[in-house]
Amino acid sequence: MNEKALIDDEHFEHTLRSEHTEIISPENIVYEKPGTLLDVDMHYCPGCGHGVVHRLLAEVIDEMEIQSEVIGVAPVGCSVLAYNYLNIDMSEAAHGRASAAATGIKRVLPEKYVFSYQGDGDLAAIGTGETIHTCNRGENILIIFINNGIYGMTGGQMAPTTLEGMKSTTSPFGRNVSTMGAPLKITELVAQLPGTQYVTRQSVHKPGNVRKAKKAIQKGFELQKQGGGTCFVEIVSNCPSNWKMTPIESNHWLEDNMLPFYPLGDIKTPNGRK
Ligand SMILES: Cc1ncc(C[n+]2csc(CCOP(=O)(O)OP(=O)(O)O)c2C)c(N)n1
Ligand code: SF4
Ligand SMILES: [Mg+2]
Repeated sequence: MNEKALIDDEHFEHTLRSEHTEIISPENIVYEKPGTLLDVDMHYCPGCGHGVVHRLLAEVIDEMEIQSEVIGVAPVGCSVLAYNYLNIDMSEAAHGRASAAATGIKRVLPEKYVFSYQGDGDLAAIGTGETIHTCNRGENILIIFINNGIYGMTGGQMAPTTLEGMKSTTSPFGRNVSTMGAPLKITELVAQLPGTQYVTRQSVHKPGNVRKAKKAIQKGFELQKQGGGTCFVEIVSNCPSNWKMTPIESNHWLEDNMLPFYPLGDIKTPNGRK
């Protein structure tokens, strides 16, 4: 370290200690790491929505004080290691089977809050059957569905949710609907099923949206306590690495391209459609 940097560092330390000690006090803290979020580095790419949603989950669990009453099921996909980040009981499920595994856990331990956390490849491709039947049976679980329109973990292949014209490694010229089918709105689909009580689509690409997504997750847990069926919270997310964009570009792209096709808001609530 050069001499100037050393002096700057010492000055900074001195300033922190002597002049601003009074502002570092508990009543002034506006932002803290939730206790449920473990103090480890995450493997997610910079700007990825998975990390934001993990934090929201941890905040909700802390605020509801249900850390010892909640059980999560991690998927196969980029969030396969979710159990390394959340200080709660968690299980891993085979690709696509998270909602089936969560069903089993909830039936054995009905007093627990049970959720599955799944990507779009996991939930809407290999796990389509499990997703639809879990929702149709009205299992009292919360399904958190991270839709980034792509198979993130495996290097950016087309997912059922990939937009028309969107490029992926398996649709290098863009998704062609006539040969590859239309993007699947599985959230609208499960909203049709009698077993779902709350179905909503949110995003975490802007601070206001992050707050709404947090409320949706909280509502999903609260409604679970009352029974009444499956809660399904989709979060339209980004994959800067496989979309080949910077995090900021990916959030703009999400707003301009994902949201017109996947509009945000409640699709079904216990009090009726919105
Ligand atoms: C039975 C099985 N088939 C395929 C795979 C390979 N695989 C792992 S993750 C994944 C897709 C993950 O995509 P998504 O669920 O959208 O999650 P993301 O990484 O985008 O968050 C696939 C196909 C696997 N692990 N197991
Ligand atoms: S590959 Fe995509 S989904 Fe996976 S961690 Fe990176 S940005 Fe997130
Ligand atoms: Mg995905």
